[in-house]
Amino acid sequence: MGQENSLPLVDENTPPQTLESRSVEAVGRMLKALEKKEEKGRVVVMTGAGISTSAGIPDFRSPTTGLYANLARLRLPYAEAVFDIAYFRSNPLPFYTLAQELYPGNYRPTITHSFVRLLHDKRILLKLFTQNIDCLEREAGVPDDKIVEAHGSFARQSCIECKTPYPQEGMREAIREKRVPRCVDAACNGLVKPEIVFFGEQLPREFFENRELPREADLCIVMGTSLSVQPFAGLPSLCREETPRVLINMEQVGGIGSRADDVLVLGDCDAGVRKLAEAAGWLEELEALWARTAP
Ligand code: CNA
Repeated sequence: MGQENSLPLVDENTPPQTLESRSVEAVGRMLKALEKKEEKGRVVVMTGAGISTSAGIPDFRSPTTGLYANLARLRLPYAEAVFDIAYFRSNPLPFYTLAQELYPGNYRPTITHSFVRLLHDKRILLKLFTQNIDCLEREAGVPDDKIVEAHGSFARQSCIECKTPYPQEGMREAIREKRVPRCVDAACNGLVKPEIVFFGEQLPREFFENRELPREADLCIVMGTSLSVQPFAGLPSLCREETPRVLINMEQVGGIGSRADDVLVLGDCDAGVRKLAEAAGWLEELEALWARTAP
């Protein structure tokens, strides 16, 4: 999986197998056709931190604005330590400092999150695979059973030793007070952490249970991710060769662009989904749906 990174772009003379052309307009027409199909079409969406940057949440790896470039204030031995389970055991405070900034409730979903919700409303969303931990897809109204939070999220928390769940309200308070909560079982007294997957931890069961779904997809949309973290990064390569894959991202990543039905929409995600929605004739509906997320 994920060995496609270095593949060259498809030759422009190679015709697509499924799409009428390798263009946003053709993908828009396909979306419309999937919506109209008696047996609804199946779209898988794969997302990363880039879909939340316009909400004000930095991504990890963008050179000057990314989180890793701005962690000096936490005095970490190395940037990734903030999400390293071994480091967390010895010093959980930097994570809790960051958690206060990232905790759900502080940010509004972007129009890109609302676009995923729109796919669900149109009954063509098979599954959203997200690497994000910010819960903005939930806030945009994508239902729980349509989301695979591959790297966990702030939606649940538990003791890192005995795995006993910890109440949400207690977590919200602890984060507000920048206090590190301890296990509700006093005999255990382990550190509590949101169920965000740290380096050195297993991905959630839901990821492994759903990871074959891209094979069933009619269309795959990848947005706002550098596709640099495995095993998530291998998901787009599981789509069938004839399944169109659309990449809406600042940069070309993950070998998308190497297949005959790959479409690259390079630039800002929000602008990209607006273009796509317009091509499907859904722009007004999308703007109205997003307007409903305003505080
Ligand atoms: P990443 O490695 O930081 O890559 C982000 C990608 O998005 C890059 O390719 C950027 O060029 C691109 N990008 C940034 N802004 C935009 C934009 N406005 N429009 C289009 N493209 C944009 O992040 P990944 O998600 O790929 O890496 C996986 C990590 C990041 C996961 O473990 C996440 O938990 C983690 N993360 C999540 C959040 C969040 O929940 N919002 C924030 C920061 C990091």
